[in-house]
Amino acid sequence: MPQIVVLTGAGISAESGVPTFRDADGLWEGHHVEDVATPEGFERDRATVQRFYDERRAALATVEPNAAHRALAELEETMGDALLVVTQNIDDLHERAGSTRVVHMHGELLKALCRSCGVASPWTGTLLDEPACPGCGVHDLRPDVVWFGEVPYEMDRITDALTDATMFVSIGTSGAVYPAAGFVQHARRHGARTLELNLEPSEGTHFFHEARHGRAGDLVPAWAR
Ligand code: BJW
Repeated sequence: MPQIVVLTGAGISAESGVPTFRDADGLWEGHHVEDVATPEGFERDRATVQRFYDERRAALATVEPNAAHRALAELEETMGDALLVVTQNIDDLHERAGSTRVVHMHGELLKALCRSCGVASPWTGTLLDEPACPGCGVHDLRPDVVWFGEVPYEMDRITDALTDATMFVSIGTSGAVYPAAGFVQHARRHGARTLELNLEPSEGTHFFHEARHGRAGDLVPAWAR
C-alpha cells in the first residue's frame, strides 16, 4: 500500500500551457460548465461537447510535461509502490513524464467511452464525426471523462490508499470539486501528514497541516527532492 498519496489538479499542468478551469470569468474557454461538463449538456448539444473535447485533445499533442510532472516521476523511481498519484486531470502529462502509478479519477482525454457496450478504447482523433466503437461497431462514443453528477473512477482504491497513507500532498487544485476536495480530511482523520502545494490558498487550505504557495514547477521539485 502507498505511504504517500499525491493528488494533482489543473494547476500542475498550467505551466505546460494547459488552461485551468476556474478563471475569473467563470467560463472554460468560453463555455459554461453546465454546457460542456454534464451529461445533460451532452444530451442537449452533442456537437458542442464533442468539439470542445476534440479541441482539447488536439491541443494536448502540442504541450509537454513540466518540472513538476518530472519531479513526481523521479520520486516514483526512488519510492516505487510506496507512491500513488491520483490525478483529476484528463491529460497524459504524468505518464509522459514517466509516472506509472497514476489513477485518473476524472477519466482520460485520450480514451473514448462507448455508450452502447461500455468499453473504453484509446482515442487520439476526433469524436465530432460520430465514429464507430472499435469493439461493438455502434456509433455512440463520448469522451471517457467524468462529468458533474457522474461517479469518479477507482474510488475504492483511492479511499483505501488515503486510509493507509502516512502523507497526503495536494498539488494545483482549487479544492472546489468533490469528492477530491474531501480527500485531505479523510487522510488527516486516518493519521496522514497533509501538505498543500498551490499557487494560492485553495478553498480547503485550512484543512492542511502545512501549505506552501507558489508555482508547481518550483514547489514540487523542491518538496520531492
Ligand atoms: C497553480 C498554478 C501553478 C494555477 N502552480 N498551482 C459535496 C458537496 C457539494 C457538492 C458535491 C459534493 N459531492 C459531490 C458534489 C457535486 C459535484 C461537485 O463537487 N460540485 C461542486 C461544484 C460543489 N461533484 C460531482 O458531481 C462528482 N461526482 C460525485 O460526487 O459523484 C458522487 C460520488 C462520489 C464518490 C463516490 C460515490 C459517489 C464528479 C465531479 C467531476 C468533475 N469533472 C471535471 C471535468 C472533467 C473532464 C474535463 O476535464 O473536462 O473535472 S470538472 C473540473 O474540475 C475537472 C477538474 O478535474 C475538476 C477540479 O478542478 P481543479 O483541477 O481543481 O482545477 P481549478 O481550475 O479549479 O484549480 C486550479 C488550481 O491550480 C487553482 O487553485 C490555481 O490557483 C492553481 N494553479 N496555476 C500551482 N502554476
